[in-house]
Amino acid sequence: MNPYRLYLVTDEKQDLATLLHVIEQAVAGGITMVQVREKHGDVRAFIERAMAVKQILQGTGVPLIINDRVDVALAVDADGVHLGQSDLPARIARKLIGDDKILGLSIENEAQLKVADQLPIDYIGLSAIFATATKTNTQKHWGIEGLKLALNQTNLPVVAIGGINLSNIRQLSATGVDGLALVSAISHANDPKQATADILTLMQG
Ligand code: TZP
Ligand code: MG
Repeated sequence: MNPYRLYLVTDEKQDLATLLHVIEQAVAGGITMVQVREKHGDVRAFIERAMAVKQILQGTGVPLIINDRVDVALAVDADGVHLGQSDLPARIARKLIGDDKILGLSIENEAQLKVADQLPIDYIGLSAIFATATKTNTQKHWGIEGLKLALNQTNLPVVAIGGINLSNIRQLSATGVDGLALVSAISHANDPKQATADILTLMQG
């Protein structure tokens, strides 16, 4: 099974109870991977949140990925880590986490895309596909054409992220992209389980 298919990235603004509810419902709806993303809290709070998510995911087969921080990923024995371009370099992160963990890297421009396949990573997150209020400090918007270009340039699995919602999923899936990563379309849905199921249905064409 392709774990990247439908990838929930958590909303750091949600309190823990809301976050855990969203994840539980998203798992019931068919989500295939979860990333805990914290940009502003301290490391202790990040570890506590990640631990709580890990408990929810226990026994579901849905991998837990930690955003940015290798130390947090190791502390909670997560299934992997997702790095940005200003986090630990991929080669160092790989040494620290070992070969069995999943390692993802955000790709924000063509120069980064060119060298991605030489790095010891498992997938790339192509950021950002569309403009989004969830992350505003993005370098560029790849769009559908940029996504197609990236899919042609890399042999790594590509996960699209940024501004993905029910209105553009068919178009994205039609490119053959390996996975879709979303924050608000699931986290802010009235019914995250239904939203997840609806997204998966659209992805099937
Ligand atoms: N990286 C690039 S865009 C983004 C991240 C974490 C946010 C995606 O959020 P949304 O709500 O799915 O557009
Ligand atoms: Mg990051």
